[in-house]
Amino acid sequence: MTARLHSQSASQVFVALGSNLENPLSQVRRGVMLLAALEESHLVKRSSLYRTAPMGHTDQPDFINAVVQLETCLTPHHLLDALLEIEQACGRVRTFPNAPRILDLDILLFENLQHDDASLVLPHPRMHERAFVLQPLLEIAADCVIPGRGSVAACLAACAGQSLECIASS
Ligand code: PH2
Ligand code: MG
Ligand code: MG
Repeated sequence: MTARLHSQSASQVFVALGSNLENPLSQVRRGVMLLAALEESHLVKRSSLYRTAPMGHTDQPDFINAVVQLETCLTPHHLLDALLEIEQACGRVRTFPNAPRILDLDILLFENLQHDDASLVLPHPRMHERAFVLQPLLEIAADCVIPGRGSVAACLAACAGQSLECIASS
């Protein structure tokens, strides 16, 4: 089976990266490098790297987070498979939800698609309430709108109090 979306132009996609194990800064930089080498895809923009306080399960190390913009000819599910392969290649082991991880790669937005099945929900269902996603996204896509949620800028304004610090370029 081919991974191409036949006779369609490339899709604009935003992917979030996160790591809080085994030198998270290098893990996220490696993740960006592997995304830049993804089949049928092109890396358009990358955000800075941010140190962020853990959300959800809070008793774990701080994260390094970033967001990249890709242009891809992969379908959403082929892209998802490719991201899971990269996570595995980087040594990710899944234990419990929101557990510490070597590398997490999440599709945030795939064009303006709204989609919900057992393996993939678009837009990412929690992105609008997470400053660690919204701040780097705003940095590379100032006018971005989350279908069904509103502008990234407005969502971020509603996340006051979530701690994050821009620490380096990716
Ligand atoms: N990812 C989670 C849960 N909590 N917190 C921060 N700061 N950064 C993350 O990437 C993160 C999280 C689940 O994917
Ligand atoms: Mg995640
Ligand atoms: Mg994930």
